[in-house]
Amino acid sequence: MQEAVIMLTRIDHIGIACRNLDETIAFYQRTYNFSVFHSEVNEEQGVREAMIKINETDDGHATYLQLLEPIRDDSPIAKFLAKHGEGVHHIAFGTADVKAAADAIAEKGVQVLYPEPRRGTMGSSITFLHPKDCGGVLTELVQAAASEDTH
Ligand code: CMX
Ligand code: CO
Repeated sequence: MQEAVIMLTRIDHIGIACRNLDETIAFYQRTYNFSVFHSEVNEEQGVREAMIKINETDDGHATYLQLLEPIRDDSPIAKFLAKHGEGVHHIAFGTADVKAAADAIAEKGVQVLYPEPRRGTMGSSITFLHPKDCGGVLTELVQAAASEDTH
């Protein structure tokens, strides 16, 4: 049987855990002149977040920094901050088909945290791969919403 080709076509974002979103945005603004492209609250993920757009990518989307502040003590970001402090929390690869990519990766023995993708930033569909199966790197897969405006 021929192996499925998994198309991950960009770094969609790097997720950064912080305790204070406004102070972290201010750091990126004053240090690099970066500005916030989009912000939202994702209740299910337990975060307030801000996306800083870094560059557009060959596949018609973009690469971002995702700054994440917890809104609940039992959320993944709150747990991570308590254990590791502030810093890089995950990397996210972009794909045109998150479900197909996740299914193909699961076949390789990597634990997919959401077999059915959930709602991510800007209406995207997301899932995560367990860090214990990925060399200690929490890895997200992202399929951008059809209407994502990267301009
Ligand atoms: N990177 C690397 N390792 C991590 C990690 C991370 N971000 N988060 C947890 N771990 C490690 C822990 O250090 C721990 O390792 P040890 O067993 O060696 O101590 C192990 O994974 C278990 O960690 P835990 O603190 O007990 O946490 P849980 O098992 O309850 O949860 C995880 C871990 C990955 C399942 C959970 O964080 C999760 O479901 N993440 C996906 C959702 C998410 O992160 N949402 C926020 C971002 C939303 C977005 O990007 O839009
Ligand atoms: Co993310």
